[in-house]
Amino acid sequence: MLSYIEQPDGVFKSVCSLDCPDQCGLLVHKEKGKIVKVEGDPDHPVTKGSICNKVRHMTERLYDPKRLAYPMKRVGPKGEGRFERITWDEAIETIKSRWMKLIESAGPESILPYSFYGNMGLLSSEGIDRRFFHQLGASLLNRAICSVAGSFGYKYTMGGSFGIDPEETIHSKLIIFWGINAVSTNMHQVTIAQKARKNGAKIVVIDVHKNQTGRMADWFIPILPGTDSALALGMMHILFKENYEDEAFLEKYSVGYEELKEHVIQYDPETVSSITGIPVNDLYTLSRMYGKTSPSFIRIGNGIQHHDNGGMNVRTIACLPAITGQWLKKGGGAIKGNSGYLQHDSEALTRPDLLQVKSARVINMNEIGRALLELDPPVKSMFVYNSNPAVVAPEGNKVRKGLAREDLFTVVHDLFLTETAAYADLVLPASSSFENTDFYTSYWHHYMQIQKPVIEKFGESKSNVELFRMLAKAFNMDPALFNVSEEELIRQAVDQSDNPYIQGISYDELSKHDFVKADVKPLFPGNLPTPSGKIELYSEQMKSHGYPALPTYSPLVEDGDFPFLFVPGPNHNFLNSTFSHNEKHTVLEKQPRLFMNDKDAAMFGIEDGDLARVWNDRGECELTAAVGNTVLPGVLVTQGLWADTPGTKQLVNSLTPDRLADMGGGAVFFSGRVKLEKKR
Ligand SMILES: Nc1nc2c(c(=O)[nH]1)N[C@H]1C(S)=C(S)[C@@H](COP(=O)(O)OP(=O)(O)OC[C@H]3O[C@@H](n4cnc5c(=O)[nH]c(N)nc54)[C@H](O)[C@@H]3O)O[C@H]1N2
Ligand SMILES: Nc1nc2c(c(=O)[nH]1)N[C@H]1C(S)=C(S)[C@@H](COP(=O)(O)OP(=O)(O)OC[C@H]3O[C@@H](n4cnc5c(=O)[nH]c(N)nc54)[C@H](O)[C@@H]3O)O[C@H]1N2
Ligand code: SF4
Ligand SMILES: [Mo]
Repeated sequence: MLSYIEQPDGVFKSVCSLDCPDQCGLLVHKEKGKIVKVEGDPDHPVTKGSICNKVRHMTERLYDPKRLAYPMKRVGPKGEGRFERITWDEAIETIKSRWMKLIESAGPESILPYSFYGNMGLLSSEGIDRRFFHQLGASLLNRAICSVAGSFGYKYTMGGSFGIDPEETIHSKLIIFWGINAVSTNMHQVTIAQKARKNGAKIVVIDVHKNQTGRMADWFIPILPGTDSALALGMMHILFKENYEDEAFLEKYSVGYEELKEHVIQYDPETVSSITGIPVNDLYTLSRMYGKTSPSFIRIGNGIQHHDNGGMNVRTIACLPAITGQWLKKGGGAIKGNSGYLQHDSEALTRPDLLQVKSARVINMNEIGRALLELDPPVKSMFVYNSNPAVVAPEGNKVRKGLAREDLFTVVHDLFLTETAAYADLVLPASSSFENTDFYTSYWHHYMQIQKPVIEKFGESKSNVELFRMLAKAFNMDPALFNVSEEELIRQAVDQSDNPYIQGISYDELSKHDFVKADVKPLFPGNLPTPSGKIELYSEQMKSHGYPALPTYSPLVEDGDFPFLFVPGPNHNFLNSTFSHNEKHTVLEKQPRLFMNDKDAAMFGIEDGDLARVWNDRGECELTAAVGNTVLPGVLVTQGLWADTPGTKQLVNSLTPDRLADMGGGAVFFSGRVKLEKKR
């Protein structure tokens, strides 16, 4: 049979490569060798043929005239974006000679890879790129920008990224979207929740912003940023006091319930109300609703963990389902992330055994600005792929100052000339996921899927795998490690994995069936990977790591005399900064807005539609005011990581702190503070 790529016309199965929990099954329509339409695959068991607006407009991005088609070298000043075409040979040769010199003069740790999940394909995001940098002896990167604080927090309570099967949440009777803008960021969880609602379920949303998710709720509960652990502890206070606990479950499956019960006495409704901004009556109503309704399901989002206290927020909320014994009910429990079930053999792919410098320094990607400006010995070269740090990383002004360093040799591999690429010495064109072979595992549902190339590579673009193969060859690295086909790499990662949940999954199975489900065994009894094998309400492990053993509220860091908490999250039509360069998507999104409470607006003489200025000692932004009641007084929210547009000041990350969260070195995008005024 002809491969997809050999057939000029047809409709082909595919999978969305973006960093989004839904990981939709796609159908790609092809005419005369070009993709003409992308739609949802109705056969996908979870996403069932519906996809978001972003990806429905993917063809515009694929064939955008601005897409990079060949390698280029910089001819203007850093940041200006003036480049000249070169050949791949020249590009690889330049990298080789610059790096050989650096390795000789400053050592390999002067080179830093910087990447994230612009493409979620596991070969594209954490494959032979790691083998290459390990062999080179480069500095290591702690990829902590997204969900790591919360994952650490959840792990302390539940042992790993294991929640319930989202397909089962159709049976839930109470669904709490907690710090997740699911309408934009996990749309199929919303579809399932809507179906559950038809069967009588109530939907509650707890958020600092009444956005589209809050608007579809039966009950929206506004909360002050960074206070969610106090709310969860306050709920526990009421649940225990009013005897809603499932004692039999707690006795059998948890550790430390008596200690917790004692501990939460201090979180009485009045105290919790003054911390969270939630009225005492609402605390009772929510707690009793949670106590009485079964099965109840909490979808824990990323919003609550992008805070100074983010790890503990998630750790605390993760304790709630145990109190009422939800984990044993079909559709009861929680999902923070489910990546544990589909975990492949990461070591087989990335080969940490190849590390040339066993104790190589580790640089946290959230501190990249500081690292480029202050580290000693300095970072002399940065190799960026799957990421756009000039826009997405905190302390954006520091990041750009670092990228502007004349002595920093920067290479960027991307599909577009991003803001980061504008600072590069060399820009290399990346192929899109529809042009590559890769495998994909969702971090929400339980299905794995492979992508086979549907179209020829755009221009002279190369996949990440091809690029690292070329680099490895230039550096005379062992062909046995790099001259390996994508098929063989997938076999190494999946077929030989000892993860019990994916024993039935292999390259051949994935090729035969389009979506293969993890063999999910119940967590109880016996499969919970905490030290005790039980839910750790009290955690000895946390104590030994220097944290309180019991869930505890601690306030956000006071960083200077800035009265407003500033929460710059994602928007509906972009995926982080992806699509911010594509007209179709920016037109849909219109402009970045600053949501503020009408009382605050009145105090500063700001009216809806005015340009508002927000600033702190890190930077400033000018955003269009959206005045109303969607946020509490003292809170400012904006959405979207917007592209640089001349004449505007909309780099929201110029305002965000590069402090690290309480756990895992996570980012604290939502714990920064600013001042506000009307722009005159
Ligand atoms: N359309 C779209 N989808 C996306 C993305 C995108 O950019 N656009 N990004 C993808 C990625 S990488 C990720 S990580 C996920 C993120 O998606 P989500 O998990 O939804 O996380 P966020 O959107 O960062 O924040 C979720 C909500 O938390 C709220 N929030 C902020 N601080 C607090 C707080 O202290 N308490 C409470 N209760 N709420 C708070 C915000 O107002 C926001 O509505 O989405 C993925 N999907
Ligand atoms: N203020 C604020 N900042 C945030 C967040 C927030 O909520 N607020 N969210 C944070 C979160 S959760 C995350 S995950 C990060 C995300 O930050 P990033 O990972 O940087 O995500 P994107 O901005 O989408 O950039 C991904 C880049 O990868 C490129 N790309 C796509 N596919 C490929 C490929 O196959 N090969 C190569 N070489 N490149 C490819 C895309 O074109 C794009 O330029 O941002 C973080 N930054
Ligand atoms: S971005 Fe998310 S919702 Fe949109 S198609 Fe991709 S996986 Fe589905
Ligand atoms: Mo993320």
